[in-house]
Amino acid sequence: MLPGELERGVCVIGTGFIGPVHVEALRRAGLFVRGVLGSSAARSNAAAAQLRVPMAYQSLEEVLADPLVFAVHVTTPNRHHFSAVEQLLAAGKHVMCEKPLAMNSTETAKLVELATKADVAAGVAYNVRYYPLCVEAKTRIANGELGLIAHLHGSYVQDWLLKPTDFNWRVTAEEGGPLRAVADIGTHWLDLVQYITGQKVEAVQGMLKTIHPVRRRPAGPVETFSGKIATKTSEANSALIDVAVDTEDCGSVMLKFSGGAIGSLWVSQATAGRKNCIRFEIGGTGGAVAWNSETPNELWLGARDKANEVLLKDPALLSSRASSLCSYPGGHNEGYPDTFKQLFADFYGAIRNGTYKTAPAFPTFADGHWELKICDAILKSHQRQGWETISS
Ligand code: SOE
Repeated sequence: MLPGELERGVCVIGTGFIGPVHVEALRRAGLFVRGVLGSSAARSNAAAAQLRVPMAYQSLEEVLADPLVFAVHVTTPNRHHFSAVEQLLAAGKHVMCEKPLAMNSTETAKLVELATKADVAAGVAYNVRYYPLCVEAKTRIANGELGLIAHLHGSYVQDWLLKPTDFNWRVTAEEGGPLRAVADIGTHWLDLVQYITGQKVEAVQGMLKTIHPVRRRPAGPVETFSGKIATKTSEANSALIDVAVDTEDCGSVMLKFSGGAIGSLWVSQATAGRKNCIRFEIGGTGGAVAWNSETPNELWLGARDKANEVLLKDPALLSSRASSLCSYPGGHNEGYPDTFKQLFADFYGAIRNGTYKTAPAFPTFADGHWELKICDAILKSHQRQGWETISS
């Protein structure tokens, strides 16, 4: 008998890059992680041993049938999201699914319908909302400190897919969906700025580019952000296989928002030196605000009639909601892993309080579905080189 083998808890499906991030954050949020399920028995066993969880599930069926699993996190490749979530909802499990919620808005519409019918919590891991200073920006805009929000721009850029020998399941539409950079990281930015401004995207005009129409992949599976592909030896090169790429490496999206603001998003997974950089700058009639995930504990506040300010994350200086997302005092930085801890604290707090249907503070399946509607519109606007509107 392993410690915890009879304890009620959470299962994490997916043992690549983000699955262990979820396991760690769940534990820091006070949840018991009962088990993991990988893409094979060997991966389940290895991950369970490495993460010190009692259950190494051998199949989704085993997870579904375990009465001691009350919630499941889905961190598999995108193409598996719909099938897994559909079955988990039917089994009455609470579900936290990684983004994008599914491969397209048809799938996400169905998941919203199923989640609405099921009496469970259903969330999407748009963790960037949980940086305290992003919430502070939201609060100050809601309080009118920036006046009427008129324009905003920003970017989400990385470099882990810069080289033609950088490979990941995301680069083919069959595995990851028809949009890659936009759906994978662009939706983080789109969810974030709509959350901060309170304005929904109404229309888009996208322009997408595939830098490497062919990538060279190794024979076996490749983990996100791995970058461990040996391409320095002829032997390594001979082990590489050419793969046709039908998704975008980068793109630009012009945006119209419901409150009258306009804006633009730049997204790229091929910007050398930008490892995981999210930026926004929001302009109102009374001020401006800017934030950069490379310095997440700083918020820039722009002013016309006085000196600009840089607010350092200090719960004593923040609004109540932003302060509630701080675990440490000023000068003790909070970052990427902390956002997952705070997201899961919200999610499981709502489960504990029974408010996951009436007042969910976490990103819901409806939010995830909305992001896929925007993605579908961006793809269509790129294909026909014209504006596409998005109906609520
Ligand atoms: C890869 O682009 C990735 O892991 C995304 O899938 C995550 O959502 C993002 O947080 C980091 O980069």
